[in-house]
Amino acid sequence: MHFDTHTTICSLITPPGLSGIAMIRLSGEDAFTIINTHLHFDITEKASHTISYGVFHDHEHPIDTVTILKYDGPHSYTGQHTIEIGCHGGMIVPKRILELLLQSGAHMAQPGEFTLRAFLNGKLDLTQAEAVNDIIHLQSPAALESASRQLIGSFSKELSSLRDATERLFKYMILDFDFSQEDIELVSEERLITELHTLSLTAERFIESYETAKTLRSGHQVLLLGFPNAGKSSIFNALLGYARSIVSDIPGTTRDFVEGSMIIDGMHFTLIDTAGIHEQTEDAIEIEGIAYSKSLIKRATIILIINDITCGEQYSQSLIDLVKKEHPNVQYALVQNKCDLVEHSSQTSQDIYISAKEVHGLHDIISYLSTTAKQTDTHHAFLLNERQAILLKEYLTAIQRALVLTKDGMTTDVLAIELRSALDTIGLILGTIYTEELLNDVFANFCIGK
Ligand SMILES: Nc1nc2c(ncn2[C@@H]2O[C@H](COP(=O)(O)OP(=O)(O)O)[C@@H](O)[C@H]2O)c(=O)[nH]1
Ligand SMILES: [Mg+2]
Repeated sequence: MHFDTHTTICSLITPPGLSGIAMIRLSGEDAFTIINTHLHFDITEKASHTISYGVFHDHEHPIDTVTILKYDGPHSYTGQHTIEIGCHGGMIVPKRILELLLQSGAHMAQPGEFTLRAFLNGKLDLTQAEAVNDIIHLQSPAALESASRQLIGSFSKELSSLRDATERLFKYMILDFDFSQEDIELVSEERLITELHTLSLTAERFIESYETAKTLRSGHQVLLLGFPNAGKSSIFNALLGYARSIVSDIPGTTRDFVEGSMIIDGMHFTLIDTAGIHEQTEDAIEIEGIAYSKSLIKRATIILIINDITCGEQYSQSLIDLVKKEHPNVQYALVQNKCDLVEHSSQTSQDIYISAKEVHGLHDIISYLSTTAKQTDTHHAFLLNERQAILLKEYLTAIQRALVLTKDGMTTDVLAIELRSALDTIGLILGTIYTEELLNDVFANFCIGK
């Protein structure tokens, strides 16, 4: 990654290929001089944030009719003088214009370099820069709200107030320590404990948000669990609407697991069809199957326990017990399948009664998934990423250490050291403290043109 912001960089900012229009961005100190070599008018005479129409030239040779969008720095995405050229798409024109811009002194922008400049020029903090990349890579419409809230700075605002509260306390401690030489106590131990406690609660709330964020990013993981032949693969296929899993009446056909995605009410779900758990005469559930299924159970956010109703409605009780033991908080439902084969099912319980074969009752599964997913409060969640979550956990640890030290009657200078390190973690999240290595990591998976 280039950290030198004195060069003028350019890149295609729309996807390459056949398209009506392509956009090329040119940003840096020399953006206006460079574009001027290819126009028959002086761009510096145009007002900022206006569009001009013209012909892009290579000396006297016309290349394309273009629109030129002008931004005077610092009022641009990068904070520098910026030109956005709208030209015709396809394989030839955008490439030719880029070549000419490079010949006139521009450098090819690296992936993420425009956003890096925006960060270095104080247009975005690091959480906002990360949100830019999130918005581009979103998989689920439900995650959009969280990502855009992060982009406009709501998360930064809350983090900043956590930092301010921590800083206030830190300053008190320094003062308190200075006064303690004169036997004056500025902050009572009780007050310290209350304040530290409040800080840790806020951090915990953010960290909890990370769990929701994971679901928002990758969708709900819906595990189909059941004994062999219960009809898991049939339901999996019926739900996805196409044959993904091999359906057969030979137990163990589904050896590994198969995943399929679907979107319901704007939420992303990954269905996981598993190998059947084998019943044995001695052990209720086969040993090998257990270890394997346990890991899938722990990973799931919603579990559908598929029961073959012809074996009795309670036949899969041991699976329910397993789920409750392995993942106590997971949302699960018991699906009574093969209802076409029984004369009268009670249908009085909370269970979902279906027939995968006759494609009957599937809608009840869909609405169960939708209702359950909506219970996850995504409207207040921030789209935290792993980097931010790890740092928040470090913050929490420092605050909790300070709490223990306060209760142990430690002097405020010692507490201040913990608060200092807590403050640094927030600085790293927001990017007020950074290293080149950190920026390389953050911007490494940006796409070209962003
Ligand atoms: N009659 C009936 N048969 C079903 C139903 N669902 C699945 N089956 C049959 O049960 C057998 C096992 O189904 P499969 O989906 O492979 O079960 P899995 O082992 O749980 O994945 C197949 O012969 C399916 O055709 C159903 O609702 N009604
Ligand atoms: Mg199967």
